[in-house]
Amino acid sequence: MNRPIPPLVGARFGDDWWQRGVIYQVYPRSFADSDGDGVGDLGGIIDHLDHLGPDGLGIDAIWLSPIYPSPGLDLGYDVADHERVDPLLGSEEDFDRLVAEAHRRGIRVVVDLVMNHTSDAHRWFESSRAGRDGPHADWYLWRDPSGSGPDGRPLPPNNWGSIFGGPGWEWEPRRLQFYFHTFMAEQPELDWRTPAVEDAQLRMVRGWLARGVDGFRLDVFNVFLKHPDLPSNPTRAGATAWDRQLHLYDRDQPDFPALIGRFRAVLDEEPGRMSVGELFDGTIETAAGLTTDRHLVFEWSLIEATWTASDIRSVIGVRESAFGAGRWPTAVLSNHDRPRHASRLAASIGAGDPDAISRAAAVLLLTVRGTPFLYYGEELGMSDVDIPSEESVDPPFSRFSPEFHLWDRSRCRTPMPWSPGPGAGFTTGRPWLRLGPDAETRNVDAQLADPTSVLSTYRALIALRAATPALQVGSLHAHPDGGGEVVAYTREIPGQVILVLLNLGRRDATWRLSAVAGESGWRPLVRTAKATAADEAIAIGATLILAPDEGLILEAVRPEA
Ligand code: TEU
Repeated sequence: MNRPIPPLVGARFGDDWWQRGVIYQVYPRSFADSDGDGVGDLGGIIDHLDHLGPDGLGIDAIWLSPIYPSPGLDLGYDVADHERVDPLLGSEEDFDRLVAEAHRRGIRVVVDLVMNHTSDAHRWFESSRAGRDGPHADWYLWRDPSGSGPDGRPLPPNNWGSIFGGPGWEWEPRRLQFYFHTFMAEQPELDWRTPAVEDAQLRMVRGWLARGVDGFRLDVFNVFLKHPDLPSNPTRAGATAWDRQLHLYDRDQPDFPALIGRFRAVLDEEPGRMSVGELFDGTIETAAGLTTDRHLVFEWSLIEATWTASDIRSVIGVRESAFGAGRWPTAVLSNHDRPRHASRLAASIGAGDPDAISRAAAVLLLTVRGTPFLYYGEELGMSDVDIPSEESVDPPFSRFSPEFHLWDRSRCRTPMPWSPGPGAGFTTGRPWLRLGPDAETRNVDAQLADPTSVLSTYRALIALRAATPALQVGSLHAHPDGGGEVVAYTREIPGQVILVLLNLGRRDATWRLSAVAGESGWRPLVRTAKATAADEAIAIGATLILAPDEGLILEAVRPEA
């Protein structure tokens, strides 16, 4: 399958796009359905690239949640073949067409790699579980029982658990051994210490690069390596079985950065390829420690913050000190695992207009230091949707146990509303998961027509960011006058100072514009409570009134030389 790599035409940024650009997560099943079967697909993504491209939202890359054949128990995160496209989502040709059509618009393509585990329906696992002599016998984490219980049943090799609840070990009668799974029993964990596993994974990575892919999101990457002896974890107090262990041996092993180095070396054979690792269940310091040049790491401080000035200010400070000047953070407010932030942030304070909060949160996401990752639909201020339990499409949730702390992730994965009318322009058929009750009014067409909409605000902010180097790569400094309900920081490069103000209080706030570096005034660039910002500069010493959940971005005006 040696296809020519489709050329990227008119991309906004060069090889450092992973730092300057904005990345947009598409959940393929819910973005757009092109064939009327009710499930989003690759054709649907192609049909809507103009919503994302330079004449639309203006993002720089799309990240596709898994597109591989999968029994669907974890909706694609249980991969049955990492080298193919799920026929439910389209054909191999559709994928190549998607890369070509994205590249034609200057949009890069990032795919999600689930390399920690496979589906139990993967041919590697089917061969591995069949016996101890086959070619894949040592590709998974197989271990003998530690003994047998009073009833004669085999006992697991150690005390490791599954984050989805229950023990992490599953008995395989054909091998008379246990295999390990951090997630569902149907997601057996690969043994990355078997050299053939790493070889196969890197071969697969090369295959996607050869098809023109520009980068990868690595699912739960810090779990790939376990301690070679698989010792039991020490225990501690905690609310869930998972939290009652110190995860010393089932993740974050000291030789893991070297593995990522070998993966990066494959990507670095050509310039301009990015990767982002999903930190699984760890601290921001761990995330910063695993961040290297061009290899980003998701951490969860922003996604876990409440919508208060004190929390947001403190999270910005924690991010700055954890990453320092030399490492580049990511910025994420929503993804396919977490409550959507339009719902979550308003709930965190029990007040506020969710759309005003969405607009102000967009200011934060797109001006804080780090690469912003948007989750489809957040540009419309989409909220979580109540899903009756019989309609849930999140098997880990449905297998709820007292030890399972997740929520129904179907709530944040509902179809994208494109236009009014039945199916909301998402499908001509019956949507695989119900649409939000507000789809008739909260949709792309309706918001395009409204200059004050959440979508218009995202478009203005992304355009501003693309034209403002200080917002892309500038250093971040807390503004000395910030405090109380106003979060205030500057982004700076030599010759350009941008000031960001966010009123996170429930009342109007006043802000007196002081001078930061000898400027004569401040020019408002984007103001979320008004359709447009006034163009004239505001003099030093003037006082501004910020409405609740208003965000305002200003640029320092140099005195005439
Ligand atoms: O998520 C790992 C992970 O951190 C989640 O299981 C998390 O604990 C939970 O969703 C609460 O936020 C990745 C994928 O993003 C997720 O969709 C998969 O279910 C999981 O890996 C297994 O592949």
